[in-house]
Amino acid sequence: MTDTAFYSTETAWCPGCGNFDIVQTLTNVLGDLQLSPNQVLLVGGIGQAAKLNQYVNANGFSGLHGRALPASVAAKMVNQALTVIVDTGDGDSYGEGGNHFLHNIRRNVDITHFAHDNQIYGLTKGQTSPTSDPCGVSPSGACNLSKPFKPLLVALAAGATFVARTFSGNKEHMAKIMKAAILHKGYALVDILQPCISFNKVNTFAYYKEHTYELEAAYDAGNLETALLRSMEYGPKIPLGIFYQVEMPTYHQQRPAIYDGTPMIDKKASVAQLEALLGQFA
Ligand SMILES: Cc1ncc(C[n+]2csc(CCOP(=O)(O)OP(=O)(O)O)c2C)c(N)n1
Ligand SMILES: [Mg+2]
Repeated sequence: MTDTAFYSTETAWCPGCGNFDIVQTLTNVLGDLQLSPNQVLLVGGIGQAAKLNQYVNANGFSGLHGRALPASVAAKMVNQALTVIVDTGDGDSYGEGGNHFLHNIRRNVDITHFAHDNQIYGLTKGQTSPTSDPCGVSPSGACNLSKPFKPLLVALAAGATFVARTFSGNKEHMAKIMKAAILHKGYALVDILQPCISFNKVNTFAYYKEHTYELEAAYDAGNLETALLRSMEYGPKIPLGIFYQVEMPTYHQQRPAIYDGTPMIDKKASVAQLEALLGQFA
């Protein structure tokens, strides 16, 4: 593990799980960004990935299954000074949380979403998730009779301002992408390919090592059409990197009357102002 201020405790994950690389890299990145634990809120829903906030020394919130995004957005609304990071699974993000995924992206709230994508429901022992490979491609185990969900393509279509993919087995790449995502002003999605060594015997470390490659150096992350095309590329070759990043007004920036730089929790309630307001309706 790591010795940054964020390191907290032993975990209940299976030895060898890709989540260990994610928590170690994340805690290092938070330290590198000179953040202290009281400035960071980590949010999850339900699942193995969603437990990450319980294993890091920072503010944490565990929501209901599929509800990590609304909880994190609510926290950012009332305290914009917090660095809010969602760490949760592919099922939690794209299945149970699918509707929240679509509509919170559209708001462009300044939060970071790390989706630990092991292509299965890990906590409940390996059922098919939205991102499981199609049946017929995977030789055994969970597979999709439905069309597999393409998180990057959907996020781009919904208007995400930062869309990326990395692989937990490539820590250098993951650290670079995590840093860029946290620093991005607005909603940032990073789909993290994360082997589940217990219940996904197909999408293993070796599998992702063989099938992933990095987007070329000349790739233009400012071009939505190219990003849409490249985000559809998911088969024998899986691209990693920042597919799309643009600066657009965040939710807070679009409401300067409310979000004027002072976090809402630090604003003092004025009884006189409230009485004057209510007086208008008397
Ligand atoms: C509303 C609801 N439906 C189903 C469940 C059961 N359940 C708990 S975790 C989970 C899947 C988690 O999968 P994922 O989000 O991919 O996380 P992982 O465990 O793979 O990291 C399910 C279906 C639940 N707790 N609540
Ligand atoms: Mg999962």
